[in-house]
Amino acid sequence: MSKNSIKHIKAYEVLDSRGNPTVAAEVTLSNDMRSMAFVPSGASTGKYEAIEKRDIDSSRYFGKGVLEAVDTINTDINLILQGKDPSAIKEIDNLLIESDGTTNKSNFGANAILGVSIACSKVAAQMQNMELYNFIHLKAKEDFDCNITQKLPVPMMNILNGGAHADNPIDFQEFMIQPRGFESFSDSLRSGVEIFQTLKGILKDKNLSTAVGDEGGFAPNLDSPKVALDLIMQSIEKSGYMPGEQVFLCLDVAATEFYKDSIYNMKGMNQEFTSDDMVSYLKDLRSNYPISSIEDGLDQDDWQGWINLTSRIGEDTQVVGDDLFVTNPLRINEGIEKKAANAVLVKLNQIGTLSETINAIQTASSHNFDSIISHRSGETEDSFIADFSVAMGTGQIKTGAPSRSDRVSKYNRLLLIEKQSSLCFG
Ligand code: 2PG
Ligand code: MG
Repeated sequence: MSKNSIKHIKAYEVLDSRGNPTVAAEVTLSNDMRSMAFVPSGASTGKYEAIEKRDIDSSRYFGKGVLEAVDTINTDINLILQGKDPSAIKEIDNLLIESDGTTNKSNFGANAILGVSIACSKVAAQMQNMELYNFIHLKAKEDFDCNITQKLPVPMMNILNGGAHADNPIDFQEFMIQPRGFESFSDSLRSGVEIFQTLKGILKDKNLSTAVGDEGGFAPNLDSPKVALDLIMQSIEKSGYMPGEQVFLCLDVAATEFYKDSIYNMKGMNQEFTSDDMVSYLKDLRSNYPISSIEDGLDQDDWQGWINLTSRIGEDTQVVGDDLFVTNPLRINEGIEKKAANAVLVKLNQIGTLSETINAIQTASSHNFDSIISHRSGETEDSFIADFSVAMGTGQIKTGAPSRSDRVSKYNRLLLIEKQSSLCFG
């Protein structure tokens, strides 16, 4: 066994930011170096995502335990990867995919596989005495032929939460700000923080709740997207920033969550939309607010709606597929062919390995689709996606409000990378 090979892999059941169990995987090398990765978990999950394995045992954590996934790592995966070189991420991931043997990772569970895949890259970076973002960047270029430049991403900060992430009646899931008109990551982040704090004051003045939702954004009792957007516009202006020049608005409609029998049922607004109505409504919002990006404006299977929306606003607006693409190169290719979006939301646990995620980004960029690296609504202290976004140079990261450590850990990591490197921003 060479001194840099995998000695053993050990997994643990830990908790995510919603207090639900999740997987932590630790890879130890023969020289006793070790690294750990924590796996995130979604609430508004797309039906084409890789399978997150949960124990069915309802006597623990309401059936949400992950002891089976943990056991799979400690037994099967440990045996498969012992003695392997952790820096050979393509081979490691291929072995995991082949041994699982299913197309949706339902055998081992995407949560088991991803934890190991990420922990291997972390320990490999450590072994080579490299920053994680440098290690992944090099690998992506050398082993995946990615033509990329490292950079610090512009944050998309979800400062007002609705949908499945909050208990308020707002149908849309995320109202984000994107501070694009700044010279550095830290200035961009600072403006976002100031707008977030200003929004808090405005909500307080209106006797609205300043309690936060799953991604750290406020979750006041509002009934329509327009009211939410107006409040955010006020916050940007009151903070002294220029909407549409320095700071843009972004939406994650998460429309799959309220689509049934070809109807978008907007309960908060008390309205029912056809696909065409939805496209017109989004186009109208786009015309009236400085919106730079709309994610999941339509259901994951409403391809025609996506095509219509992209043809109507795609010229000057980012149309982002999340549930639509589930970070899966096959679905991304379908979207590219159909011209059904122009950008991809990238979530590692939707597909289940680092290698396949890099392939998804590469598929997108080779057809001029942008990629946004994203957290899940159930997160942990693991800041891997901060390094990953810098490594892949995607230029955008979506990782919640500047509130709660599960979100802020990513922003803090990016602040440190900015200070410790000479990388450009945006
Ligand atoms: C989304 C994500 C992250 P979830 O829909 O984009 O914001 O939410 O992790 O619940 O799918
Ligand atoms: Mg989404």
